[in-house]
Amino acid sequence: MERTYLMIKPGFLKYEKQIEKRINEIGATVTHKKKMKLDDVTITKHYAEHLQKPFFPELKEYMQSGEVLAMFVERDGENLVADIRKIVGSTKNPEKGTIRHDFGIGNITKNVIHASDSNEAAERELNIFFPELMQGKEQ
Ligand code: FUP
Repeated sequence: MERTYLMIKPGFLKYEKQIEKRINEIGATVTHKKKMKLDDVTITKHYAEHLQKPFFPELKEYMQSGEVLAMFVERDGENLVADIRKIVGSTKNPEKGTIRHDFGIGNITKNVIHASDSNEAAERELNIFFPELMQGKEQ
């Protein structure tokens, strides 16, 4: 079983059902989810690689502007991370038919959803958001 981390961003939780449907369409399942507001510690851990970027203050303010929906996603087989990134769409120019295009508002910061970009990132992020499920499960 492969696993990855997704997070619906503030303002887009109204698309939860439609987003989950797209996840299911590629054979993956949202096995756990939780709605939460991101505190400073969580934001800093999650976006550790972006702390020094010029866009970080804006990103942080936006990510704390409302609730997010953290999602633990699993699927049998291979390439879950890549297949999820495909249906999510690219950061800068998401194509028609992707989640970021179809539910988005054409804003690079308010881009609907986060998805881990590698298996290593998925493990790291699942440990941040679902530590209670990861005890002793680290790869
Ligand atoms: P992604 O992996 O597609 O979420 O994109 P990145 O890891 O490159 O960026 C992380 C987050 O920073 C994105 F969700 C959006 C935000 N971002 C900006 O707000 N401005 C930028 O210029 C680039 C990224």
